[in-house]
Amino acid sequence: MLRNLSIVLIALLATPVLGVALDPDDSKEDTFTLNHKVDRSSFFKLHQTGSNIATSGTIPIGYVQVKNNTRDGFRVYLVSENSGVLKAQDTVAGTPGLQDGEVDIDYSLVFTPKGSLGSGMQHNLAIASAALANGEANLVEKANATGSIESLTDIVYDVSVVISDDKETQMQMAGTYTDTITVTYQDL
Ligand SMILES: [Ca+2]
Repeated sequence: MLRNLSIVLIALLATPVLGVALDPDDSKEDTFTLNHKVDRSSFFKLHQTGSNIATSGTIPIGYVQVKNNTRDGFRVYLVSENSGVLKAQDTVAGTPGLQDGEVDIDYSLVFTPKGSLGSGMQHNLAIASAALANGEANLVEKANATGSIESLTDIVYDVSVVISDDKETQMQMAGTYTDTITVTYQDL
């Protein structure tokens, strides 16, 4: 049995690659097939670690994670419901308006990146209150709207709210203040 198998194996190994003998002036064609495939990656995650803005200073609130390997790129932008301020809320039921002279509190955002940003992309690591007041504020965008992206993005941004130190005394005064920041990831 083993001997027979060996003979078959030797016969197979010895078999030359089959070709075709051509007649004079004849022609013949055959093909090589080539393949290259990379799965597309387009991933977004937001994770909140804190929401209480108790004092002035730089207060971490969470992170945003993005992965993308597509040549036409992506965008990440923010929209502040209250246009870049912690907005004073009515707190006395049945009595409209602020009861204690509250004033809205400006804030800005800072982002600390960890990882790689694709060549052809750019990010804005500080977004001021005024930028949030103008509608959509880009965190990550294409450096050139018509350009293509030449390398992959795999990055995490730690996100912090910044309240300037000159607001520290105001931060100690009575009131209830809120804002909601919506972060949108858009695969272009
Ligand atoms: Ca795309």
